[in-house]
Amino acid sequence: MMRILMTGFTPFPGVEVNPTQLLIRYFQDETVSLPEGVQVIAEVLPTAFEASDERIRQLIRDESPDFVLCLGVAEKRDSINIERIAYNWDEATIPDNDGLQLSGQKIVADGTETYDSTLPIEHMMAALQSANLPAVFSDDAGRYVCNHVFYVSRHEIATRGLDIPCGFVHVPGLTGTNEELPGWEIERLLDAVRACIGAISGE
Ligand code: PCA
Repeated sequence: MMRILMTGFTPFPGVEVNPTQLLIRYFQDETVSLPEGVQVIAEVLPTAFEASDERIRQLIRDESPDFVLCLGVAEKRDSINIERIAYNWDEATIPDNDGLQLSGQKIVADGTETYDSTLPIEHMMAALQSANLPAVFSDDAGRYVCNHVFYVSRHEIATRGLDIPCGFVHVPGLTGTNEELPGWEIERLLDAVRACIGAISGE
């Protein structure tokens, strides 16, 4: 059995509905058909620097997954963004859900400046493209909670010498939640996540 740890996030200031939370619920309800032999451990992380940091590291330790795929919403983007780089930096113009607003600091004092995604991102891109789902690579996951979770997941895996491919994907917002922003229907987002899982599992 191949076990994929997949996470999403709760709503946060300025984003009332987080599609990644809805996506995670589909997988928790086990209503999504998965490739043969694939199990998804799905969890919604709090959109808070400290709480998400603690929880993702605990999940990696306790679940010993074969892969880690973290999802977050980036409402201004109108395509699936396969993130390539996590930066050792927290900085935001909005507070997190615990009221913490970080104005610029390292995530890990003596940590490496960046980590690359170790997921099969070329396969993921090919799978998205062949499903006609617009997707791009991104070298900027922001400096808010998504980048933080991406960085600490990679750091946890790297510093413990584990061989667990790990990466991050940003998805557009939900259609209808903000008229001024691009948005996708939930079914289309679900198709994108399934394409990524298919690529990760080597389908
Ligand atoms: N998006 C935010 C945090 C949670 C989420 O879904 C981000 O891009 O940092």
